[in-house]
Amino acid sequence: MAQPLIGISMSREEKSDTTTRDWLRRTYIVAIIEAGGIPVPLPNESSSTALLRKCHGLLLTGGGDFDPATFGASNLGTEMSGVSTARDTTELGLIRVADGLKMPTFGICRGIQALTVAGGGSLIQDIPSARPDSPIHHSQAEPRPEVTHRVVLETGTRLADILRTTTVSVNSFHHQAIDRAPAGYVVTAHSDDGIIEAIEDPTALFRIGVQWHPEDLQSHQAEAKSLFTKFVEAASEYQERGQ
Ligand SMILES: [Mn+2]
Repeated sequence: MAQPLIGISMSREEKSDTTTRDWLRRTYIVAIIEAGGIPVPLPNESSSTALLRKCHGLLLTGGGDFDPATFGASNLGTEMSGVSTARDTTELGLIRVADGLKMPTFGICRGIQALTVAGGGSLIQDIPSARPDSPIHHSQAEPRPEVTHRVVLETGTRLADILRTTTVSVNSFHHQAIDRAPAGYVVTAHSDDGIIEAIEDPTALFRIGVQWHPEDLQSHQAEAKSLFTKFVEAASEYQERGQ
């Protein structure tokens, strides 16, 4: 069986002209390779939509904040980090292409937020400001491979089926989160303070977003590994159909 090509969105570090860079943490690349896929980094350029058309799956990675203007809001005055218009524009374009092709799509952290913005939903701009009573630290200080809070899954969902559980322990590196879920998706998981932690399109081959970082857990957590395995399997199925 041929190995599916998995397009992976990249972080943008804006510097002066000759030192601006697009980059990826290697854990995303390793997770795709170990699941049987071939990683294809997609730079933050308009040409990446053409490159994605040659791929069989889209992985939307974590990173900086979405500009609130992308979901029709003004900046509420909370501190934003890593905002990149180039990345916002590129990823929203990639999602439009993947949606049109019904290409398997997996959104991680900022990626679930990208799916939300693309689908007309909205974001909480800063959890500590919006939910000051929350006892959960969604921006954990612990190392990336450590889990710090639990997530409760909705039964009967694709996510619960993939993870084979009703609760899962996750890591957490976000200060934004979904406020209003995007059209066509159902919410499939919450943390104990009510923050949305996962969404999916129940009609799609694979169109799932999670607010945590399974790429940093998959080497030692079966649930995280199965997310990548099922995503790459779906991409392989898409590839076999000759799309
Ligand atoms: Mn969290």
